[in-house]
Amino acid sequence: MTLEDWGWSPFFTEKFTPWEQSGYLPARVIRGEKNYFKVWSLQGELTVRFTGKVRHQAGGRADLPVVGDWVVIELQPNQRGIIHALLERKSSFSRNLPGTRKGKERIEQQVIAANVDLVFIVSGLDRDFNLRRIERYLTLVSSSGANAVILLNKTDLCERPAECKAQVEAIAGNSPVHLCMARSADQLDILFSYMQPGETIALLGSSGVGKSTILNGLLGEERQKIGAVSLSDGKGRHTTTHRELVLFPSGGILMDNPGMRELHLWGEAEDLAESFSDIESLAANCKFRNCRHKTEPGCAVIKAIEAGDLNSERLDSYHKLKDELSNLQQRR
Ligand SMILES: Nc1nc2c(ncn2[C@@H]2O[C@H](COP(=O)(O)OP(=O)(O)OP(=O)(O)O)[C@@H](O)[C@H]2O)c(=O)[nH]1
Ligand SMILES: [Mg+2]
Ligand SMILES: [Zn+2]
Repeated sequence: MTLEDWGWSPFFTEKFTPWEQSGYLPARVIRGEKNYFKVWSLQGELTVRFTGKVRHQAGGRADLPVVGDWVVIELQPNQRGIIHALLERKSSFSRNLPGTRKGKERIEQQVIAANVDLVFIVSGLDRDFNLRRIERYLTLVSSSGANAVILLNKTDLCERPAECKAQVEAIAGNSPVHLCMARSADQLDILFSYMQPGETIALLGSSGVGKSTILNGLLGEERQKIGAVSLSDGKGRHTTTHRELVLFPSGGILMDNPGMRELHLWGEAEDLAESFSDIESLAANCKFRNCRHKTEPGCAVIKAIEAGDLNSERLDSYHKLKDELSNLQQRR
């Protein structure tokens, strides 16, 4: 195995220059536990912690290592080590973790994962199927700068998978959409065409949609634990509790993720230009440049809805996500 197999590139070689003479090693965070990390380095897998200095120098939580990060390690005996620094990220995706502190509402950026090249947005064709949620995921991915591929899993539980696929394609912009049945490793082969040596693909989606089943199906072994969905509400039981990188012998790295309970966006209103390119291009023909596509006269978006060319639920979803991002922008 080489560093390149794990995603190392000239970008990181350059970021590592200050440590070249230090005797420290570059390593990639492959799993995060509560108090330590598992990393991969040329010395194999190591269990590492970060120094107080790293915590101290971090401007906020967003500067602390997450799965996918490249870090600088001082090797210690017994496959242990200490993280001395975090190498600048090539990309990362974040969500907003809203909460309250001392009675005041506040926002916080949570970096979910770093250095991801592509995201498989997984959705189940059972009760999980929800176009609005897919739009939210697409917006999250577009904020991160990564590309997305949408996987509609559990075709066996859907009477008209082709129809669902067409509905998703209508909102997916340039992102490809594929149907699959991970439980019997059916139609997963196409996914290998997205896997490239040294490239990292993250599996994202609600709990129970089959992310871990897809990973196992591609790997051909029961690497990740799978959990049944609840019979009463069809939701998953948060079987995967840790983000983790898995290196494929055939090349490429997959990141399994826990299903996210809440997905608040972290980004800018401009990020919608990609995930809602249909609405944004219609908007170019609105009478007023600052048209909000609500009640303004001469609104090309409303006109498209009246003509049946645009779905009003999609416009509602656009407004909702735009408001969320604008509020966030104001607070930042
Ligand atoms: N019917 C059907 N069930 C599937 C399919 N793929 C996965 N499942 C089932 O869906 C359930 C959840 O699968 P997981 O792979 O654990 O889902 P996950 O997305 O990893 O869930 P979390 O780890 O909780 O986020 C399991 O019972 C799987 O057997 C499929 O194609 N068809
Ligand atoms: Mg899982
Ligand atoms: Zn308008």
